Amino acid sequence: MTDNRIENLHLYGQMMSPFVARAFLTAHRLGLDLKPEPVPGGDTSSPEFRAINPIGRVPALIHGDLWLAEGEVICSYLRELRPEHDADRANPAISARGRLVARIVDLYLMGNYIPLIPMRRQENPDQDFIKTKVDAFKDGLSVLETVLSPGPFTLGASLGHADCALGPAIDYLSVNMPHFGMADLTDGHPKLKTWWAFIREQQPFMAVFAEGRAELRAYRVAHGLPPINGL
Ligand SMILES: N[C@@H](CCC(=O)N[C@@H](CS)C(=O)NCC(=O)O)C(=O)O
Repeated sequence: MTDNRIENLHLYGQMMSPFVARAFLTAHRLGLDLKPEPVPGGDTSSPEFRAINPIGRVPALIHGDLWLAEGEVICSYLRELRPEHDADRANPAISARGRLVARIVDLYLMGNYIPLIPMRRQENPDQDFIKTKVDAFKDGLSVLETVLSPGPFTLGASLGHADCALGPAIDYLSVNMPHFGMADLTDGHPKLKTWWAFIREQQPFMAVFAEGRAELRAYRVAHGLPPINGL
């Protein structure tokens, strides 16, 4: 029987965004084939994209006449659409911990990295500011380490939301944080290290990371930007 709740879903953005990759991996986990589509108008600032998502950031989701933005909100919606495919729901503690991991990623990892992005282009960036953000980022990693299970997945024996939120962020940040003195994010975090060595070899994670890295490289070439950490 066709599930009419999942027809006409459109996800916009590129896999090089860890927020887009999270939505794609969540859809995949729920048995949905929801490949990200290019942003209408070719750019997040285009009027065509702003008409879809006034926030002007990817990912954006369209489902019929509903528009949604923000990666975690989009994932929540997809999970509401497919509750019977969401293994996390069998255990309220796992379900809550999955959301906690996503929140740690958004607030304490990405939330401390994003303000560092402009620093990369400055000739004499504010070193005190950088240190404050990098220290807070390191605190986020330490908190994360206390939440992770021994594995093989983030929270135990099965793939869950935590893996979909954390995987793309760790891949993206592994490319970007060396610039700020963190060569390997997993150093000093044995559970994160073991989990990362495992998940990066699993499909569809491996393919998603390869696609995101290829897009990032192409983006930097197209915009005349120097390679970053080999990309
Ligand atoms: N808080 C948003 C962040 C999304 C975000 O920052 N997306 C970036 C790509 S990683 C973006 O759209 N940047 C384009 C722009 O700002 O114009 C979320 O959780 O989805």
